Amino acid sequence: MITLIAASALIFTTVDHHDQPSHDGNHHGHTEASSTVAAEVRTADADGRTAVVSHEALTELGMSAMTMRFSVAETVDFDLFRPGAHLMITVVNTADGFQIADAELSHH
Ligand SMILES: [Cu+2]
Repeated sequence: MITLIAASALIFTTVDHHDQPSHDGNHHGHTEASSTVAAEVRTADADGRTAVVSHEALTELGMSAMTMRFSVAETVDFDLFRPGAHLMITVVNTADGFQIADAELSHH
């Protein structure tokens, strides 16, 4: 498990995430906007890999600050999503809706 997390962290620091497989190959190659902001976890559903978070404004995605449900990418450590946790999340707008593509605990 620790090896897996370290490996995925390495991937995120060395390459862009634009090569993630999608359900719909037709949209491949389109450049996605993303926003990285502070967020606080409200509730999390590990089985469904979704979480309700309160996030700051996602400027690049044109969304103001709010509390909403996101899907969480398979590459993200879902253990981070505990109610009350303060995270930095990277959100992308996919064909399936807004998704958290990266997350880490914020230290402050
Ligand atoms: Cu939102």
